[in-house]
Amino acid sequence: MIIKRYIVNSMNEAVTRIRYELGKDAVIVSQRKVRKKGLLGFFSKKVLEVTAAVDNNKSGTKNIKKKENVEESIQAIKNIMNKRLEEGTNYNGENSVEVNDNSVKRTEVLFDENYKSLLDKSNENLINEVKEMKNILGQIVKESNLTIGKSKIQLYLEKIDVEDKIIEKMINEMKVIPENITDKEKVRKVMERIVVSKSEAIKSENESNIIVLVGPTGVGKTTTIAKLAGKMSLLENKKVGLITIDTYRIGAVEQLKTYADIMNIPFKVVLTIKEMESAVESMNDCDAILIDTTGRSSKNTMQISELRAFIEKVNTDNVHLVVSCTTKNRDIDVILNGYKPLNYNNIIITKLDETSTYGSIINICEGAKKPISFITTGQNVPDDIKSMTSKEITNLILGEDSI
Ligand SMILES: Nc1nc2c(ncn2[C@@H]2O[C@H](COP(=O)(O)OP(=O)(O)O)[C@@H](O)[C@H]2O)c(=O)[nH]1
Ligand SMILES: [Mg+2]
Repeated sequence: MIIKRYIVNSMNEAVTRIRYELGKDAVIVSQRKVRKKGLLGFFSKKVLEVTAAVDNNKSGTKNIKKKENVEESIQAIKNIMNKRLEEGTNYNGENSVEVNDNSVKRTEVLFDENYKSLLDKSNENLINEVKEMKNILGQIVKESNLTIGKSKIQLYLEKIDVEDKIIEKMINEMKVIPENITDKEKVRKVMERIVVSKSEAIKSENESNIIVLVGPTGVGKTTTIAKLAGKMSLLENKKVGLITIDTYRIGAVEQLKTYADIMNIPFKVVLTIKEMESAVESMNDCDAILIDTTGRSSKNTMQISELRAFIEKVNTDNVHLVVSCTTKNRDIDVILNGYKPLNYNNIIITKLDETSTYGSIINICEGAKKPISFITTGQNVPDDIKSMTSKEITNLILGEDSI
């Protein structure tokens, strides 16, 4: 490998000289702007320092005298390298380093390994930087594509985790609201249509006083039953009875029994349909009978139909599906459909204290098409339970109120 440095006024001049002296296979390995040395050089404009290299075997030039002494060539390129490092410069950068034209000897050398690794490193850095820029640009394009053409309302609904297909439906519904009101007011109207509160819904005159809570494990059914029992018996002075359906004999009844003992209210565990009949019978002087259910999966149709038989036996139209506000969107429909055979006619949404976005309330209500009877906001029995109007729930969803 032959490597040569040229001090020239333009790249054109450099290319001409390189072609002439090193042949057509020569390549330019670096270029930078430099000033000539001395007072004259200080005021002079910058010139170009171009370094070119060519494989010995490919070099077609006859103008270059080939050095016999390989050791000397290696030393020469090392000297150049050291000088550059001392100057604190980079082979690819543009630097104002003073050089004396005369001091630049035409050096023919072997391409030293040090030089090659330096070039490799700087190429690698460059490639990494380009890759990084490509990623950043890709991200920017992707994000702008995602938001282009979306209204503020649409972006807000996405942010609070309302399902895409429900957002589309809501926006279409907003478009046909005839009144001349802001988009925010329109979205509020649509939300109030979706989120119906049981306290405002038309109640059937003779709604059963037997209240059953169903729903996935861990959503807060037992805690909610205890809260309701507490409110009714302690605050409303009602006579309340508690029943747990525990067909699995797993003993998961202690929790409710403890509450029943504290509140001093009757409590029964039923294992069979027959026992259910007599338990309800024994509480016929109660103003309200609250029935807790345990350990059923909405995906297990056997378990659901078993539960259905108990509910049919007590013949109530006061069944509440309990769903946590923290449920993932894709699970909401599975739960709502899985419990459909139980003919739930109310929804209780729990754990509002565990999330900061309430889009799931819209998803649950739109999917269930049933009114919300209660929302729960914490683990405290009996305090953390509320019945809210649809306006109050909408305010919560829109971030204009907090729990
Ligand atoms: N943060 C919070 N936790 C709750 C709420 N309701 C119930 N829990 C908790 O959720 C867990 C499961 O409740 P539990 O009533 O046993 O659920 P079940 O399996 O549906 O009967 C318990 O640790 C409760 O204290 C609520 O509104 N907010
Ligand atoms: Mg329970």
